[in-house]
Amino acid sequence: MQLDGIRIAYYRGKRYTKNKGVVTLRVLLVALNAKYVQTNLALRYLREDIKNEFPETVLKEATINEPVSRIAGEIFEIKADVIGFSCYIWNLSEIIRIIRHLRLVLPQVRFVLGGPEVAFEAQELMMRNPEIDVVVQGEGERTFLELLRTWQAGKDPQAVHGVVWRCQDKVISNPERIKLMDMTQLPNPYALEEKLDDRLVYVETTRGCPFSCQYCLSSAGSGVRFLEPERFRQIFIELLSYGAKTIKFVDRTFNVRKDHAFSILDIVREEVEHAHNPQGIRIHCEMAGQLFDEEWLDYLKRYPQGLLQLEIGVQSTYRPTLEIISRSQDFDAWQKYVLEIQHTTKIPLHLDLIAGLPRENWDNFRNSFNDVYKVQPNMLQLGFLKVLKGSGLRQRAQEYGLVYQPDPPYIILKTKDLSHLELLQLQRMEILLDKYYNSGRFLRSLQRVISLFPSAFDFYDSLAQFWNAQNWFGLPWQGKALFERFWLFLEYFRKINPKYFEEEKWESLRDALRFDYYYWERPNAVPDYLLPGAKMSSGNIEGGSRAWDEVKLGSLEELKSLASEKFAQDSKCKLPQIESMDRRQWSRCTALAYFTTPVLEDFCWSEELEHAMKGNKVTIENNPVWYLFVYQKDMVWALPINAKCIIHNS
Ligand code: B12
Ligand code: SF4
Repeated sequence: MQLDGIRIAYYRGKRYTKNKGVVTLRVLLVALNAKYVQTNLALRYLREDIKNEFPETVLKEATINEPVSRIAGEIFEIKADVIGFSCYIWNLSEIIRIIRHLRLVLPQVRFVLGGPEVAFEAQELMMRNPEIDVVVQGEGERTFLELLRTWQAGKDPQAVHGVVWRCQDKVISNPERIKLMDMTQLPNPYALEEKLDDRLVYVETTRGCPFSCQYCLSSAGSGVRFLEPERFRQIFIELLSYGAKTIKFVDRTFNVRKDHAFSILDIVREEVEHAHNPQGIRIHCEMAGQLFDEEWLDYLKRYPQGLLQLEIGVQSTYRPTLEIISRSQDFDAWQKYVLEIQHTTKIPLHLDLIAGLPRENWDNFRNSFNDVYKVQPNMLQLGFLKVLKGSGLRQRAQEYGLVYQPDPPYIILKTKDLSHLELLQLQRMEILLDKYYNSGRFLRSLQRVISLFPSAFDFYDSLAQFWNAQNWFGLPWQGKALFERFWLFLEYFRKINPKYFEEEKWESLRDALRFDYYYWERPNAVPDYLLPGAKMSSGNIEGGSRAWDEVKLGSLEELKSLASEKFAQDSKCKLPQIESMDRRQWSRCTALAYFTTPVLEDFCWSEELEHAMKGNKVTIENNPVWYLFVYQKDMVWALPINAKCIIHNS
């Protein structure tokens, strides 16, 4: 639990909270984040908005994984008069449990709920939970301040727009607040100094979205409002001075207006350049693919490498589905920009898909998946439809046969077009997609094995069936164990499809997996199943760690200079200090391995470049080939070394 820096004053057990001589309400704002690294932006706005009039406002952040009773105890000890909770799909159940617990020991306190998860169906929520005093609907800044002023004046909130409140036994819904906040009038949410170096920090430069996707809450609002870029600069400078490294723009469609987006990105670039410690700063934006054009491409090509990361929602490529969900986009038309961004910039790309949308059956989803997979984004996020309160799809759920969990997060269970069984299978495939594709650890082996299947989707389908039959789901497999499970699947697949696996193909698969194994981290030993096949290992040359022994006998200096030469060929590489490594450093930072097949048809110099530089082919002259792996912090190089050279050198 974190408690921010505002003074809580006690005098011999009694509280005194004064503002210009008047005792003001003490306000506690509570956020339950999904994970520790996350932060709550909404409450930082609210705190700054009210703190002039209610100076003893305190912000507490916890996570949904902490015990509810402990959080409740800590809240109790703050002795607040008003406690506001920020409610999202991931935390409402826990918040209700906390309030039910606290109501028994804090009968006088006012509990206020705000946030997207209570913005709709608030009256029903209050009827079901008599412990809640008020729900604030929609944007909170102005409404919450007015509510507090009303209570401070000892009145009921009948004149406050945008609240649902309890008046004795009745729940009253006041008129909604029509006029939305002008963004330039919003306070700086990060005005109070805090330590943010290990947190995920959210910033906002627009509110609203021009689109109206029917599964999304942003479709419920209208129009887009913009923060003045220079105002953003002040906030951003402050964030950097608090050590923030990972900063996510919560703007629904960051590229909604090109000039605004360029100004904000320019400011980010300029301020990061001046930052005290610019290393590792990364910003993340969600953009609409259909708004890209040549000017954007040009801009992104010139943007500093490593600073920006992009997320683009595809969701589906099936037209009838896109029509129903009001997402007028043509993936075929704009994927060229995505491919271009991948090939010509170092910007990591995340593409999103949603399973369980109306009209999309197994085959249609298979196509959507394969369309997106072909682009080879750095991350393919396969999400499942959440039928959100307040969304268009929730209102039309019956029409499309959408059956979803009755409790948050309202995940789709079945539709007219996808059965529950199919959705369960897609969930399993998503787990494996994450472990194998999104981890980036199995790039070469996946490429090889998928080529044996009709499509990527079919591969993940088979893999998930195999895992399920082995009862492997539910166990926390990681690292080496994932390699082993991959191999077991390959062996099984070979058994049932021997025609695909003549010896050469099999060795090439093994090589690819072994290459991925080396690429992942420096192995002390390579498991037996990854060593080159019996035929090869009985010959003169052996693979795996044994190869290293052979070369160690030769001239290390020669190998070093060979490696340096290789590095020097690529001007984009920041060279590791190969030449000056002593024998210990060298053996800690390098590994040498032998491959019997051309492992890398498209070779890239570094892991970081791996995805982005797909087009940057390096021809490997001689096969079989030795690779020298050089391991540096966050970076692994694989240098093809001509086998003849090595044998000669040793
Ligand atoms: C950051 C974020 C996350 C983070 C979570 C951060 C955290 N703190 O834990 C992560 C990435 C984990 C996440 C995940 C998900 N998210 Co999300 N996420 C957001 C995002 C982009 C920003 C939220 C934000 O800070 N907004 C800016 C603030 C200022 O706006 P606000 O939150 O609306 O707050 C205002 C009012 O609501 C109100 N208010 C808020 N709290 C309070 C409290 C009080 C007392 C008062 C008076 C007022 C008030 O006042 C605020 C200021 O005006 C929003 C989209 C968006 N741009 O808002 C989606 C959003 C919140 N996410 C959403 C969803 C659906 C998800 C996922 C389920 C998506 C998925 N994977 O399928 C997951 C669930 C995670 C889980 N573990 O289950 C939905 C939420 C629907 C809901 N009913 O809660 C949103 C709205 C996206 C959408 N367009 O539909 N998300
Ligand atoms: S999904 Fe994205 S583009 Fe569509 S309405 Fe929501 S925020 Fe806007």
